[in-house]
Amino acid sequence: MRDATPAQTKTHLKDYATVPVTVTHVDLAFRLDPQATRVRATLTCRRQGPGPMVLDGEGLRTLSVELDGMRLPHDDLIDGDRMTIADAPDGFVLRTEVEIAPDRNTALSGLYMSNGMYCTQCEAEGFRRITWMLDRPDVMATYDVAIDADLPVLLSNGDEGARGRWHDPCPKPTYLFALVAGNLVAASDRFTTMEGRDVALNLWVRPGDDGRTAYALDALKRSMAWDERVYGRAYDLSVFNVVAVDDFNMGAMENKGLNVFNSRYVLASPDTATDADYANIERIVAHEYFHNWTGNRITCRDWFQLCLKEGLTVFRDQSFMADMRSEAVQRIGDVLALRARQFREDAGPLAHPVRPESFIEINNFYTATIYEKGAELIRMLRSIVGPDGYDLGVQLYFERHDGTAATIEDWLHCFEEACATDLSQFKLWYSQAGTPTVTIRQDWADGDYTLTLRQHVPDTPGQTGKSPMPIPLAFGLLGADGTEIAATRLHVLDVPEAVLRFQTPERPVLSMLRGFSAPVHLDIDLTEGDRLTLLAHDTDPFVRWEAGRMLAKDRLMRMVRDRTAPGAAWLDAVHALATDETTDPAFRSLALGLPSEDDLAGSLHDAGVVPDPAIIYAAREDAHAALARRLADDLPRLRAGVATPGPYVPEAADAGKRALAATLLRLQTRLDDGNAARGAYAAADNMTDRMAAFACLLEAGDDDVAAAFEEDWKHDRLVMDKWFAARVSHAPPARAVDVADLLTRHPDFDPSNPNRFRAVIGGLVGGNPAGFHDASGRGYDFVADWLIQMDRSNPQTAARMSAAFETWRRYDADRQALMRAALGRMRDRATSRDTAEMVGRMLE
Ligand code: B3K
Ligand code: ZN
Repeated sequence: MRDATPAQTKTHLKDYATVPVTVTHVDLAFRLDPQATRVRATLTCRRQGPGPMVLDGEGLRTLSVELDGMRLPHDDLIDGDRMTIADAPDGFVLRTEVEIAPDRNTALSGLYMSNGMYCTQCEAEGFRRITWMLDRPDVMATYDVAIDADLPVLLSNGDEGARGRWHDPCPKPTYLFALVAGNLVAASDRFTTMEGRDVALNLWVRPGDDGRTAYALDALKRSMAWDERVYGRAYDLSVFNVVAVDDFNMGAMENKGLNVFNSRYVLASPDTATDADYANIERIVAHEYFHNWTGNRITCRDWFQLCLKEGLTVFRDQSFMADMRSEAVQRIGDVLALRARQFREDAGPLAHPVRPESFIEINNFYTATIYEKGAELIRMLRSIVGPDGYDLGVQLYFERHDGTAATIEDWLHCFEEACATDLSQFKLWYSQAGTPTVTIRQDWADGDYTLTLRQHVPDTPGQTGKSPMPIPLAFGLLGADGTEIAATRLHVLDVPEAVLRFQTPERPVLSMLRGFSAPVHLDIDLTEGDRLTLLAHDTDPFVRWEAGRMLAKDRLMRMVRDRTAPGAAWLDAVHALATDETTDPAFRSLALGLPSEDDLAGSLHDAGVVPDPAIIYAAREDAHAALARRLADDLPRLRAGVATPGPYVPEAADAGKRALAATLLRLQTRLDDGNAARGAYAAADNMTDRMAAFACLLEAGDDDVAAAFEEDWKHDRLVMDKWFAARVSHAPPARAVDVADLLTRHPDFDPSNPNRFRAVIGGLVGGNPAGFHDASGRGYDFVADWLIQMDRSNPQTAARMSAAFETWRRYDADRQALMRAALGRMRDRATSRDTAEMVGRMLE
């Protein structure tokens, strides 16, 4: 039965029009109360063209509306979520008073409560849940905010005057507004900008969490220094506040001068956070800080331009991380994430261009395509115009568009002008969805080496017959003995087919797509011998890793198809790399990692084989077991070689050693039933090592360890999120749904907390694919039931997680029918337009 039919109205890029009346200053007075918060908004308005002023408001109890001091009959002006002021004068003041109930706001959008603390999330369209306003990014205003509440800490954007009185001099759109009020304590530091501004840095946390702030504060200072050094951009207010909140729909939010973070991406101590947590904190702190220039000072004209701030800011955070840690390891990690999320998205019903042309619910477009592919576009642009050209273009962008709401065209024009180049073909990357395939065929005869390069951009929902795009291909050539005979060069493939010719006395080994220079699939005629040469010798770490990964993938695909054994050549090559103690441990750990189950399912599907998740799981198990046996004699020595004695330091070098140690321990566990892991668990003096051993023990079927871990950490919500997720991810697939179901009955399972919900439901979908895809369909039903329930309280989180079903077309007829049935149920029971749009697109 349909409970309600959420409105499915589309917004189109082509319909963009500026507002006839804009708002230049916003004065907000809050009287906070959980059930009845009063918000008085005084908007300074100015006409800039003909037409009525149409304000946005959602779920507000409107108490009064006044125009230049004259009371208006607000019931007559309001129609659902809109209020229309028909005959507004040229300049006027609009004052409204509304009442809202933050403690009933379970959507975590607008003003809501988390553990007694008031908090806001306005991007993309949450401000309208606080008060009437032109809730769109091209309306930029200065703000004065007064907060009245009986709470020790009252924060908003900008600089504080009297207590709870904030002034933000930088014009900003509504989505960057923030308010926080609660019982919080600050860890503080200072930073002096290159312009000589003394900035107070405060990281606000709940009392008790103050011992976990040092790393984020340090990452913030390093981000500020990096943006000055690399982009010449300094911070512009006298205070930078960051708040940690437990209930948050995403990672963090870049509100001007008042960043709000999901506490898992800001709080860390060696005892409670893993190396991966530290790296995420460093990256996300940097990302939100970098938004101050790329997003806040220059914002987006409309939400179709979202990649203008997100793609660029992701590219900036990736570059920062490459500088802070290992460039090679960072790049391989970026590519792994891109392929796992964005290539998957691009290959299914949710595929969309980096700049979409329409949407129903904008929150559904905070996707891997906008973020990660958006970042790849910036990276390609930089390689096409070169690093100096990139600097010129980006500086022109900052100068020309500072203080405005800009478009992709504005961005590209800066590069066309600064680099005297034509980017009209490059712009196709923004409008054509789908991952291109580049096919490479080699020919060598009598010293003539010919490379034939072809590109194909696949059809995607609503888009067929695409044009060739400029694809920057970085490549080099090796001799048969592995020495480099041609250093890296760049060819921009901008036609359907091109032929390159070289003179080489012997048939070379092609090292293609160095540094993963373009977000494409490569169909390349390398032999197993070529791949072994690249894995052993290439100068480009990405290609080296990729060669190993392709070998592993070929092997695993054969194991799945033909039920064969892993094969000695591959095992020998991995053995050689794993035991080469001169190679960076982080790289060795990555090279030992097998392609994920989901990656294999996608590749099998592309190769015309219907993937069976249970068989994929079994093949990976067999491959791991074979690797363990091949390395059996070396494991104890290799583990000892990457020990990190002394106190835990969250730095890349040690993290790389711990990552390799964890990979080796996992192999060891297959040989000794968990003996070594039990020792490692008992000896662990940090959460990275403890979680690594815990995962091994769960996989070895040691049930006692789960209870022991819980007993030790039940007081700590962030650590318990790991416990919930690990128990589901590392359960045997046949039991995974039962384990997840049991965990949803645990007294500490609170579905209203997105982190906890994602730990269990997301732990099944992402962490235990063979369990989720159980042939009975129980996994699909379990997830669909929870998403239907979640949709009623928190549509954004439910809609985002519904992408669990986006790959349904890959599978066999039975699984397809079961997944479609689950989606159909979600469509019929969806109460939000968020989830209705997502399942509708998946079923189209
Ligand atoms: N800009 C926010 C994301 C907002 C998501 C709204 N549904 C975080 C970020 O990208 O930095
Ligand atoms: Zn961002």
